Amino acid sequence: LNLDIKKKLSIQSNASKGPPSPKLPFFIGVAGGTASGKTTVCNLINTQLHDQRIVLINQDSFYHSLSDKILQKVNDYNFDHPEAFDTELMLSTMEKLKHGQVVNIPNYDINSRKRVEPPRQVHPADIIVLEGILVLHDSRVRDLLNMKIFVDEDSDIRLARRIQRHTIERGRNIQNVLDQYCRFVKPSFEDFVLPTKKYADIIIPGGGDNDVAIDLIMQNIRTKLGQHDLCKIYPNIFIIFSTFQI
Ligand code: UZR
Ligand code: MG
Repeated sequence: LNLDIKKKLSIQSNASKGPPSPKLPFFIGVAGGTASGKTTVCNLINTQLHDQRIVLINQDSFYHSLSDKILQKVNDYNFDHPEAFDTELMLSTMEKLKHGQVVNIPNYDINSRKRVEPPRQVHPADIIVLEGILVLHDSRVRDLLNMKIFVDEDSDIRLARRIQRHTIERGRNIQNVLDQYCRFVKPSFEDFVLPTKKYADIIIPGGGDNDVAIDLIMQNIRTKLGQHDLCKIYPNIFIIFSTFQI
Protein backbone atom coordinates (compact mmCIF):
# COMPACT_ATOMS: atom_id res chain seq x y z
CA LEU A 1 0.00 0.00 0.00
CA ASN A 2 2.89 2.34 0.90
CA LEU A 3 4.51 1.68 -2.45
CA ASP A 4 1.19 2.31 -4.11
CA ILE A 5 0.91 5.72 -2.42
CA LYS A 6 4.49 6.62 -3.35
CA LYS A 7 3.85 5.58 -6.93
CA LYS A 8 0.70 7.68 -7.08
CA LEU A 9 2.43 10.66 -5.47
CA SER A 10 5.33 10.44 -7.91
CA ILE A 11 2.82 10.47 -10.76
CA GLN A 12 1.27 13.57 -9.17
CA SER A 13 4.61 15.35 -8.83
CA ASN A 14 5.52 14.54 -12.42
CA ALA A 15 2.14 15.74 -13.58
CA SER A 16 2.62 19.07 -11.83
CA LYS A 17 6.01 19.69 -13.49
CA GLY A 18 6.39 21.83 -16.58
CA PRO A 19 5.53 25.51 -17.09
CA PRO A 20 2.95 26.87 -14.61
CA SER A 21 -0.46 27.28 -16.24
CA PRO A 22 -1.35 30.96 -16.84
CA LYS A 23 -3.78 32.34 -14.28
CA LEU A 24 -7.29 32.71 -15.68
CA PRO A 25 -9.12 35.82 -14.51
CA PHE A 26 -12.34 35.55 -12.53
CA PHE A 27 -15.14 37.34 -14.42
CA ILE A 28 -18.02 39.03 -12.60
CA GLY A 29 -20.97 40.53 -14.52
CA VAL A 30 -23.09 43.25 -12.88
CA ALA A 31 -26.36 43.98 -14.70
CA GLY A 32 -29.55 45.87 -13.82
CA GLY A 33 -31.74 48.74 -14.97
CA THR A 34 -30.56 52.31 -15.36
CA ALA A 35 -29.69 53.97 -12.02
CA SER A 36 -30.26 50.72 -10.09
CA GLY A 37 -26.96 50.95 -8.19
CA LYS A 38 -24.72 48.90 -10.50
CA THR A 39 -21.78 51.28 -10.28
CA THR A 40 -22.09 51.48 -6.47
CA VAL A 41 -21.97 47.67 -6.26
CA CYS A 42 -18.94 47.55 -8.59
CA ASN A 43 -17.13 50.23 -6.60
CA LEU A 44 -17.77 48.32 -3.36
CA ILE A 45 -16.43 45.10 -4.91
CA ASN A 46 -13.41 47.04 -6.20
CA THR A 47 -12.67 48.62 -2.81
CA GLN A 48 -13.09 45.40 -0.85
CA LEU A 49 -10.90 43.37 -3.21
CA HIS A 50 -8.06 45.91 -3.29
CA ASP A 51 -5.58 43.13 -2.41
CA GLN A 52 -6.26 41.56 -5.83
CA ARG A 53 -5.53 42.86 -9.33
CA ILE A 54 -9.03 43.99 -10.34
CA VAL A 55 -10.27 45.81 -13.42
CA LEU A 56 -13.70 47.42 -13.97
CA ILE A 57 -15.05 47.54 -17.50
CA ASN A 58 -18.26 49.35 -18.42
CA GLN A 59 -20.51 48.12 -21.21
CA ASP A 60 -21.08 51.80 -22.08
CA SER A 61 -17.52 51.83 -23.50
CA PHE A 62 -18.82 49.53 -26.22
CA TYR A 63 -21.62 51.83 -27.46
CA HIS A 64 -21.50 52.17 -31.24
CA SER A 65 -20.02 55.45 -32.39
CA LEU A 66 -22.91 57.41 -33.95
CA SER A 67 -22.67 58.78 -37.48
CA ASP A 68 -23.49 62.43 -38.08
CA LYS A 69 -26.65 61.31 -39.92
CA ILE A 70 -27.94 59.43 -36.85
CA LEU A 71 -26.86 62.28 -34.58
CA GLN A 72 -29.23 64.63 -36.41
CA LYS A 73 -32.09 62.49 -35.05
CA VAL A 74 -30.46 61.46 -31.79
CA ASN A 75 -33.71 61.88 -29.84
CA ASP A 76 -35.10 58.95 -31.86
CA TYR A 77 -32.15 56.69 -31.08
CA ASN A 78 -32.64 53.89 -28.57
CA PHE A 79 -29.53 53.71 -26.35
CA ASP A 80 -31.15 50.97 -24.28
CA HIS A 81 -31.50 48.45 -27.12
CA PRO A 82 -29.01 45.53 -27.34
CA GLU A 83 -28.07 46.66 -30.86
CA ALA A 84 -26.84 50.01 -29.56
CA PHE A 85 -23.77 48.14 -28.28
CA ASP A 86 -20.89 46.60 -30.21
CA THR A 87 -21.33 43.23 -28.50
CA GLU A 88 -18.96 41.42 -30.88
CA LEU A 89 -16.14 43.74 -29.83
CA MET A 90 -17.07 43.40 -26.15
CA LEU A 91 -17.04 39.60 -26.48
CA SER A 92 -13.70 39.44 -28.31
CA THR A 93 -12.20 41.86 -25.76
CA MET A 94 -13.36 39.65 -22.88
CA GLU A 95 -12.01 36.55 -24.62
CA LYS A 96 -8.62 38.21 -25.07
CA LEU A 97 -8.54 39.15 -21.38
CA LYS A 98 -9.42 35.59 -20.51
CA HIS A 99 -6.37 34.42 -22.45
CA GLY A 100 -4.09 36.89 -20.71
CA GLN A 101 -3.78 39.41 -23.54
CA VAL A 102 -3.59 43.19 -23.22
CA VAL A 103 -6.71 44.85 -24.68
CA ASN A 104 -7.82 48.28 -25.83
CA ILE A 105 -11.19 49.34 -24.39
CA PRO A 106 -12.89 51.97 -26.60
CA ASN A 107 -13.22 55.41 -25.09
CA TYR A 108 -16.90 56.35 -25.65
CA ASP A 109 -17.59 60.04 -25.22
CA ILE A 110 -21.13 60.46 -23.87
CA ASN A 111 -21.34 64.09 -25.09
CA SER A 112 -20.32 63.57 -28.74
CA ARG A 113 -21.69 59.97 -28.75
CA LYS A 114 -18.56 58.89 -30.55
CA ARG A 115 -15.50 56.82 -29.81
CA VAL A 116 -12.57 59.10 -29.15
CA GLU A 117 -8.83 58.46 -29.02
CA PRO A 118 -6.95 57.16 -27.20
CA PRO A 119 -8.56 53.89 -26.12
CA ARG A 120 -7.94 52.64 -22.57
CA GLN A 121 -5.29 49.96 -22.41
CA VAL A 122 -6.15 47.20 -19.95
CA HIS A 123 -3.75 44.53 -18.78
CA PRO A 124 -4.92 41.10 -17.69
CA ALA A 125 -5.98 40.98 -14.04
CA ASP A 126 -7.13 38.49 -11.40
CA ILE A 127 -10.70 39.79 -11.41
CA ILE A 128 -12.56 41.50 -14.27
CA VAL A 129 -15.87 43.19 -13.40
CA LEU A 130 -18.11 43.89 -16.38
CA GLU A 131 -20.88 46.39 -15.61
CA GLY A 132 -23.82 47.43 -17.75
CA ILE A 133 -27.57 47.33 -18.29
CA LEU A 134 -27.28 44.44 -20.77
CA VAL A 135 -24.18 42.45 -19.77
CA LEU A 136 -26.34 39.36 -19.18
CA HIS A 137 -28.12 39.64 -22.54
CA ASP A 138 -25.75 37.79 -24.89
CA SER A 139 -25.38 34.07 -24.08
CA ARG A 140 -21.73 34.03 -25.22
CA VAL A 141 -20.87 36.86 -22.81
CA ARG A 142 -22.85 35.14 -20.04
CA ASP A 143 -20.87 31.94 -20.61
CA LEU A 144 -17.62 33.82 -19.91
CA LEU A 145 -18.85 35.08 -16.53
CA ASN A 146 -17.95 33.15 -13.38
CA MET A 147 -20.46 35.14 -11.31
CA LYS A 148 -23.59 36.91 -12.58
CA ILE A 149 -25.16 39.65 -10.44
CA PHE A 150 -28.42 41.53 -11.11
CA VAL A 151 -28.94 44.74 -9.15
CA ASP A 152 -32.63 45.22 -8.47
CA GLU A 153 -34.26 48.51 -7.48
CA ASP A 154 -37.80 49.87 -7.71
CA SER A 155 -38.56 51.60 -11.01
CA ASP A 156 -39.73 54.81 -9.33
CA ILE A 157 -36.49 55.10 -7.36
CA ARG A 158 -34.49 54.44 -10.52
CA LEU A 159 -36.46 57.07 -12.43
CA ALA A 160 -35.97 59.63 -9.63
CA ARG A 161 -32.23 58.98 -9.64
CA ARG A 162 -32.06 59.11 -13.43
CA ILE A 163 -33.83 62.47 -13.54
CA GLN A 164 -31.39 63.81 -10.97
CA ARG A 165 -28.37 62.37 -12.81
CA HIS A 166 -29.35 63.58 -16.24
CA THR A 167 -30.64 67.04 -15.31
CA ILE A 168 -28.42 68.18 -12.41
CA GLU A 169 -25.25 66.28 -13.32
CA ARG A 170 -25.45 66.35 -17.12
CA GLY A 171 -27.44 69.54 -17.57
CA ARG A 172 -30.21 68.02 -19.69
CA ASN A 173 -33.75 69.25 -20.05
CA ILE A 174 -36.26 67.39 -17.80
CA GLN A 175 -38.90 67.05 -20.54
CA ASN A 176 -36.33 65.43 -22.80
CA VAL A 177 -35.21 63.03 -20.02
CA LEU A 178 -38.83 61.99 -19.35
CA ASP A 179 -39.65 61.59 -23.06
CA GLN A 180 -36.64 59.37 -23.58
CA TYR A 181 -37.49 57.36 -20.46
CA CYS A 182 -41.05 56.66 -21.62
CA ARG A 183 -40.18 56.04 -25.28
CA PHE A 184 -37.03 53.94 -24.91
CA VAL A 185 -35.60 53.36 -21.42
CA LYS A 186 -38.70 51.84 -19.79
CA PRO A 187 -39.84 49.64 -22.73
CA SER A 188 -36.29 48.37 -23.34
CA PHE A 189 -35.88 47.66 -19.65
CA GLU A 190 -39.00 45.51 -19.77
CA ASP A 191 -38.15 43.84 -23.09
CA PHE A 192 -34.40 43.27 -22.74
CA VAL A 193 -32.96 44.06 -19.28
CA LEU A 194 -35.52 42.56 -16.89
CA PRO A 195 -35.69 39.20 -18.75
CA THR A 196 -31.95 38.72 -18.03
CA LYS A 197 -32.63 38.67 -14.28
CA LYS A 198 -33.33 34.94 -14.58
CA TYR A 199 -29.71 34.30 -15.58
CA ALA A 200 -28.31 35.92 -12.41
CA ASP A 201 -26.63 33.83 -9.72
CA ILE A 202 -27.35 36.61 -7.23
CA ILE A 203 -30.06 39.31 -7.24
CA ILE A 204 -29.36 42.29 -4.98
CA PRO A 205 -32.57 43.99 -3.82
CA GLY A 206 -32.09 47.61 -2.83
CA GLY A 207 -29.14 48.23 -5.11
CA GLY A 208 -25.85 49.27 -3.59
CA ASP A 209 -27.37 50.06 -0.16
CA ASN A 210 -27.78 46.40 0.75
CA ASP A 211 -24.80 45.84 3.09
CA VAL A 212 -25.81 42.27 3.97
CA ALA A 213 -26.00 41.27 0.30
CA ILE A 214 -22.65 42.93 -0.46
CA ASP A 215 -21.02 41.11 2.51
CA LEU A 216 -22.42 37.76 1.36
CA ILE A 217 -21.25 38.41 -2.19
CA MET A 218 -17.75 39.32 -0.98
CA GLN A 219 -17.53 36.11 1.06
CA ASN A 220 -18.72 34.12 -1.93
CA ILE A 221 -16.27 35.81 -4.31
CA ARG A 222 -13.38 35.07 -1.93
CA THR A 223 -14.43 31.42 -1.59
CA LYS A 224 -14.85 31.06 -5.34
CA LEU A 225 -11.53 32.83 -5.99
CA GLY A 226 -9.85 30.36 -3.63
CA GLN A 227 -11.37 27.36 -5.41
CA HIS A 228 -10.66 28.94 -8.78
CA ASP A 229 -6.97 29.44 -7.82
CA LEU A 230 -6.53 25.99 -6.24
CA CYS A 231 -7.92 24.24 -9.30
CA LYS A 232 -5.67 26.28 -11.57
CA ILE A 233 -2.47 25.90 -9.54
CA TYR A 234 -3.01 22.32 -8.41
CA PRO A 235 -5.24 20.65 -11.02
CA ASN A 236 -4.58 17.30 -9.29
CA ILE A 237 -5.20 18.45 -5.72
CA PHE A 238 -8.38 16.44 -5.33
CA ILE A 239 -6.63 13.29 -6.59
CA ILE A 240 -3.84 13.84 -4.02
CA PHE A 241 -6.42 14.13 -1.22
CA SER A 242 -8.18 10.95 -2.32
CA THR A 243 -4.81 9.14 -2.46
CA PHE A 244 -4.29 9.81 1.26
CA GLN A 245 -7.67 8.37 2.07
CA ILE A 246 -6.61 4.85 1.02
P1 UZR B 1 -26.68 53.58 -16.56
N1 UZR B 1 -26.87 56.81 -22.27
C1 UZR B 1 -26.99 58.16 -22.50
O1 UZR B 1 -27.73 58.84 -21.81
N2 UZR B 1 -26.28 58.72 -23.51
C2 UZR B 1 -25.44 58.01 -24.30
O2 UZR B 1 -24.79 58.55 -25.19
C3 UZR B 1 -25.35 56.63 -24.06
C4 UZR B 1 -26.08 56.09 -23.05
C5 UZR B 1 -27.68 56.17 -21.23
C6 UZR B 1 -28.57 55.12 -21.82
C7 UZR B 1 -28.83 54.12 -20.72
N3 UZR B 1 -29.69 55.76 -22.26
O3 UZR B 1 -30.14 54.22 -20.23
C8 UZR B 1 -27.85 54.53 -19.67
N4 UZR B 1 -30.33 56.46 -22.74
O4 UZR B 1 -26.94 55.43 -20.27
C9 UZR B 1 -27.10 53.33 -19.13
N5 UZR B 1 -31.18 57.08 -23.20
O5 UZR B 1 -26.25 53.75 -18.11
O6 UZR B 1 -26.91 52.12 -16.36
O7 UZR B 1 -25.46 54.10 -15.79
O8 UZR B 1 -27.90 54.37 -16.35
MG1 MG C 1 -23.77 53.65 -13.36
